[in-house]
Amino acid sequence: MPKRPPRSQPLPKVIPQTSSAKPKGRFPRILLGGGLLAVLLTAIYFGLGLDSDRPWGPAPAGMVWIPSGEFEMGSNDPRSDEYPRHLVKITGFWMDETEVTNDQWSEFVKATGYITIAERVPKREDFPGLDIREKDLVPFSAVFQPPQEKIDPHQYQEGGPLPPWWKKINGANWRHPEGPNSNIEGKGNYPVVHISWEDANAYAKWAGKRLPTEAEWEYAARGGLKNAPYVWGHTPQGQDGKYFANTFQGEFPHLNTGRDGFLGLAPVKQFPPNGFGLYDMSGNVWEWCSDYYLRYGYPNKTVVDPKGPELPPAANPMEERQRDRVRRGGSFLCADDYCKRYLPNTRDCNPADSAANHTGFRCVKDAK
Ligand SMILES: [Ca+2]
Ligand SMILES: [Ca+2]
Repeated sequence: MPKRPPRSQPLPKVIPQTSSAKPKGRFPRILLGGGLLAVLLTAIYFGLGLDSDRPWGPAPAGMVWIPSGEFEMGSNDPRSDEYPRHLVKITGFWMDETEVTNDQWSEFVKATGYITIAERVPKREDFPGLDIREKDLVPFSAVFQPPQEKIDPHQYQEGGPLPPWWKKINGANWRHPEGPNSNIEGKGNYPVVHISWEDANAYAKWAGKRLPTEAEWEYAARGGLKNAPYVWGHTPQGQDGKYFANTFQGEFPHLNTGRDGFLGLAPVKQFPPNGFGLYDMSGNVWEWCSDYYLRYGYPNKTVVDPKGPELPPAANPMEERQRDRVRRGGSFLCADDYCKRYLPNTRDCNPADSAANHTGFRCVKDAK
């Protein structure tokens, strides 16, 4: 797949428990079968309001159970790529409570020797149509660098040149997030960045997990709230001086006031979790999903555990980004005056081999 420059900044712009059921075999059946003990345990189980489809036993380390349910995915704005709002049913799953951290990524690298795409020497064929000099074939990634002076970000349109606040920095990668002179010392609990979709999948496979589907991600982000505008509810970010996520305050891209407490990345868990116990589903770093991106891809009907579009065999001119992968949740660079994409329904995408210093991921795991 061609290593295209990342389009790193987005441009302007519960199945109520299918209760037929027994608890799906995850509750020890031997106990259900008999007597007082079963009655007692069942009473405790349901009486405490525990999720009735949560697998029995301890949760995998660092993961929380996202119970089965249904929700309305997307929005009713026909101009947006979230259209139309439609009913989706999701089977319960485990999800990492935080974005994958530098410490977690380091364990993976130590165990496997994995080298991210941003650390590899690119090939000439990674840049189709460009006359790349041999000396320029060096590992790089995209780093946000604010301009010195005020500029109107809306002048940069989708499909145009990379906006000037994104720089191709040789030697930028997860160990050196801002470039070769930076490092992650003391930042083990920060989200790992400069991770491509392909890198994220390699980690997930090693960890016995997978990337979430876009539908799973949005369902989890909503935390059980019905059509709330934010993952935390209805209060706008910054109202009465309250902040609920690491986003961008000020004037994008040149003036970052850091009113939420963080000018750049934040360690994970600096803001309260959502209703499912998930941290940073809004802001901090974008999170990869497994789906291919389709701008006009949401079906207007009830769907169960949708996995996103199959890649069509022929290119559709309406879907110029169809080979891109979805990412969700926005980042520390999402600004209300430019790209308010830290909402549970907002979407973005990038090529699977691209990386930047505002993109990471988290994983999910099936119950069985
Ligand atoms: Ca911030
Ligand atoms: Ca995030």
